[in-house]
Amino acid sequence: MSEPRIAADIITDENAKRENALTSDYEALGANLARRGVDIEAITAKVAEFFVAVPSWGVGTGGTRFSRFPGIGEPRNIFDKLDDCAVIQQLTRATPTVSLHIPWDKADPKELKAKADALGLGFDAMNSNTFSDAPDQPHSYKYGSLSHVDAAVRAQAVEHNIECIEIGKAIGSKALTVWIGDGSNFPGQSNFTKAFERYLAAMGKIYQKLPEDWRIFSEHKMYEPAFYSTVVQDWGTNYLIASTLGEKAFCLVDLGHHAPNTNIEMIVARLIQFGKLGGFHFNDSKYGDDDLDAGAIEPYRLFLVFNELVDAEHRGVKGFHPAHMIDQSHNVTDPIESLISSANEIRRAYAQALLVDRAALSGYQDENDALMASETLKRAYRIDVEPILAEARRRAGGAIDPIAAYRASGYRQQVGKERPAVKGGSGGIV
Ligand SMILES: [Mn+2]
Repeated sequence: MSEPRIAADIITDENAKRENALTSDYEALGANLARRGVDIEAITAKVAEFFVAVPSWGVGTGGTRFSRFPGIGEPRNIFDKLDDCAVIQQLTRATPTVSLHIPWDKADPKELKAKADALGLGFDAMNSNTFSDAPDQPHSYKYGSLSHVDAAVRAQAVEHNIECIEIGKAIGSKALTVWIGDGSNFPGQSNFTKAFERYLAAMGKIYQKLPEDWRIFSEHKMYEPAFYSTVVQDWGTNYLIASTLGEKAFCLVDLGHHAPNTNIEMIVARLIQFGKLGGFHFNDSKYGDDDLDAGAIEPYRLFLVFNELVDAEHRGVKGFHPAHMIDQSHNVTDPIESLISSANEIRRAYAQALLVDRAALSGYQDENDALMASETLKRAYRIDVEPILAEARRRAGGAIDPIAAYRASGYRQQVGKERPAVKGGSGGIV
C-alpha cells in the first residue's frame, strides 16, 4: 500500500473544479477523431500505459558552470528525492519509476527498496558516475575513467560500474546506463584509437558482469566536459560500442547531446533499424546540452522522434522496448513542476504520433507527394490532445491539472519547513 504524499481530497477537490469541462472537451475531441476514423478510447488506453522514468538528480535544483541557486525544501538525500518523485507520480500517473545515480544516491538497498515500495515506486536504469571524483576514491578521473591511460584508474571505474549493477540487482533495476566524460581538450592530448580501444576493453569487463535479463546502455555526447574530442562522441561510435559488446548492449540517445539542428529522429530510425536503440534521456535545448524541460523549445522535434517510435511499434519491430527516461537540470523552476510538465509533454508527443495516419503517409511517400506527406504529420501534430492526457491521468487517480493540484497542495512550502535551507554559491551542473 502506497502512502500518498499529496492528500487525496486535494486531488479530488481540484479535479471536481475541472471535471465538467474535461468531459465536454473529451467528447468533442472524440467526435473529431471519430471523423478521422480514430477511436479516442484506444488512444487514451495507450497513453495511460506509456511511462517515463524520473531521474533522482532531477528533483534537486541544478546549476550552471557559474553558480547554483538552491530552491526551497531541497531534498537532503535519496529518501527525500523519492518522496518528491512520488508526488510527480501521484499527480501525473506517468512516472512510476526512478532512475538512480551512484554514488549520489548510495544507500542500503533494502532501505531503498522499502521506501520505494511504501511510495508505490519502482526503479529504472542505474546510472554510474565516473565523471567526477567521489570522496575517498584512490584514483582521480581528472584525465578520464574507462579510457584512462592508467590501468588502475580503468579498473576502479570498472569496479564502480559493477557495484552499480549489484545495487541495481538488489532493488529490481534491469539496466545500467554508462556515460563518461572522457575525452581531450587539446589536439594531440589523446590518441583517439588507443583511448577507444581502452574504453571498449573496460566496457567488455562490465558487460561480462551484466545479469542475463539486464541491458547496458551507452550514452554518447559530442562535447563537454572535454571540449576538443570525446571518446563516445556520436551515435556512430555508440553503435560500434553496442555491436562490439553484444546483444545486451544498446545505444542511449540523450536529445541534448547533439550539435544544434542535428536530425535526431533520423538517428533514432537508424538505431531502430539495426536493433540497437536502447532508450532515451528526454530534455530540450536551444544551444547545447542545456537540459531544459522536454518540449520547451522544440516540441515538433519531440513529436518527430515519437513519430519514429510509433512507426516502429506500428511495424511490430521485434524486441522493441526502448527505455524512456527524463534527464534535465532545473535552474529557475520548481523541479517537481518541471518534471510534471516534461512527463506530460512526452506523453503529448506520443499521443500526437499515435494520431498520424500511417497508411496515408506511406501512400504520399510512395507518390513523392512531399507536401501532403508533410501535411499528414502536421495534421496529427496540430490536434490538441490535452483532453486525452488529462482523462488518462484522471482515470488512473491522478490530477486533471497536475501543476494546479501541486500548487494547491502546498507540498513545497511543507517540505520547506522540514528540510533545512541549502546555501548556494558554488558552480556545478547536475
Ligand atoms: Mn543524459
